[in-house]
Amino acid sequence: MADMRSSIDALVEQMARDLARRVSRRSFLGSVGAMLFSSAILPLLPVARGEEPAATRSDPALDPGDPHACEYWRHCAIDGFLCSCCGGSAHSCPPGTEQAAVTWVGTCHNPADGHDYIVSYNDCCGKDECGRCQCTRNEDDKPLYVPFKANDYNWCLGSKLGIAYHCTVARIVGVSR
Ligand code: ABN
Repeated sequence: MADMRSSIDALVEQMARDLARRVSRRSFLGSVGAMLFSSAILPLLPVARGEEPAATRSDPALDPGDPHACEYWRHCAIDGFLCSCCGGSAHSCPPGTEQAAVTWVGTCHNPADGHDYIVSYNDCCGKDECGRCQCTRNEDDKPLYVPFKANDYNWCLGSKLGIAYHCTVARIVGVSR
């Protein structure tokens, strides 16, 4: 064991010496600085957080149906009140509510382009139940005793505005391949 440790030590020392021979201190510090800078800046890049993919946003023909209707294609696995009937939209919470961070995810078929999309059903929290457009389609939902596949939960637990459940949005988060 001690032999192995000393040969690893020797190898690392040799690599460090090779590196020191080839790379100046200034350029080494520059690379470390660039790495630190890019790891700090990467999370700030403008990615589409909580937004719809560009294709469905820009072309309504790719997003057919009525978001107020339970039959709308994105609602295939929903269980809750549709936020589109409660002052929000299919993908945004009504004013005064906050989207739960934990969600139930389904896969729904979009008849317009033939793709299956991953849809995130985020509960909107912080106000009493909306009570309009209740929709329980529950595709692929399993009973509560299979907790990882059950959608009949109040995902507002842990939300900053409180645990009151108001309604649910159906956000497209990706294409299923
Ligand atoms: N996820 C919708 C919901 C909220 C409260 C209780 C059951 C289901």
